[in-house]
Amino acid sequence: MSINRAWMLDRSLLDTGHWLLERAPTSNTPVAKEGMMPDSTTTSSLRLSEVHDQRPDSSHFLADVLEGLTGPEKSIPCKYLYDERGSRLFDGICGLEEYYPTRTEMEILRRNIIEIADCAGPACQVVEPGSGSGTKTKFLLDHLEDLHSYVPVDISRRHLARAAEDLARKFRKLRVTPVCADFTQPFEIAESPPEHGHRLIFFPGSTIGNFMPHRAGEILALLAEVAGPRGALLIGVDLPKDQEVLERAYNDSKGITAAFNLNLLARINRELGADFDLSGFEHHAVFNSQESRIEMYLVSLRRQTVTIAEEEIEFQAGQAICTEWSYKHDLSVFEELASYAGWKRQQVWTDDRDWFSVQYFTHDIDLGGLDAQPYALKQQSPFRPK
Ligand code: AVI
Repeated sequence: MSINRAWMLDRSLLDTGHWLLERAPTSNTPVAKEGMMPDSTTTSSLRLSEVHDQRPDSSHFLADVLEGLTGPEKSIPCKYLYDERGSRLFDGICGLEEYYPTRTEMEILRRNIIEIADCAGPACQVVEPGSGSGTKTKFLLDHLEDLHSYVPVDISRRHLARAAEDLARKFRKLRVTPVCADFTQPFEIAESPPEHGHRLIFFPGSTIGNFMPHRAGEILALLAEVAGPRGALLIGVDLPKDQEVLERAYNDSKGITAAFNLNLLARINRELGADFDLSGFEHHAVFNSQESRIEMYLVSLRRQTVTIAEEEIEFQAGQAICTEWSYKHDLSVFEELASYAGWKRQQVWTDDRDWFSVQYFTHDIDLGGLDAQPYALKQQSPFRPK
């Protein structure tokens, strides 16, 4: 039975236990303590601007959850996996041996940084959707010539402020100008890149794979507009590979991915007053080779009813909530997808096993281009939904 069609699982397919929740996160999960600054020195000596708050709309949680759980195929948008605890658990996932994307992408950056910096050229204004204060960002910024400024963009004001300050402390001469916005919607950057430089969008981690292809195309088109004239994109894209390797990466033996997935239900209980019994659901991730994506589910272990905002939601035993898709795009498919968003691929770097890729794109679109369809995929794109 194909899970993506029926959205129900045979109980016998489930062999991961909910005990995993108690085991995660463990001491090897890097935990950022809330409210803690990187050190005690003041921020006045840093070249750090106030957060430019574009007030991203985050009020749809309840509506999205109810809509997703009351349809015939239950799902919840994956963006809700990332509350404070979810983000910490995701950091834990990135450190796992089985989760190859983080270390493989870092290895590609390390091996090819001279060529990457050459492509980028001098005086870049680096814009990072989904701000990272992590190793990859620091490593890239450290190697770019005559760096102009760094613009982290994140929907979570708290996370953004912390990440921006961390960066500003490490790069004392660098101007850091954080923007609080949802990068999947149009957003603005107040400061222009320098005349002799350009904007470089840095989008690592294969986050683009968490969007359906047509939506990924729209986001790439939006990022082309943000990049502006002579803009460039440096993006991490996970590649198709052996099913076993993929499924191991999303069903890790320490149970951190399971805890990350189940945390979504805990968040719904906490923030929306629901009564999910977490021991009644189990994490499951499978590779759908036809669609070339990992599909992550929470599977009901028994027949049960859950109440959310006075709405009663029935679950059959084996019925699954889809919580994430993670596409593994072939190099040529991704090139085509990006081309409908106006990007032209210049370079690709991969690891020895071709598990992951870092790709460099440029574009020549004037603002308002893309056949006068801002933020939309071109009409003729095969990735548009039917
Ligand atoms: C953020 N994103 C690219 C991760 C992925 O691999 O799709 C999220 C993730 N989900 C489970 N493990 C990691």
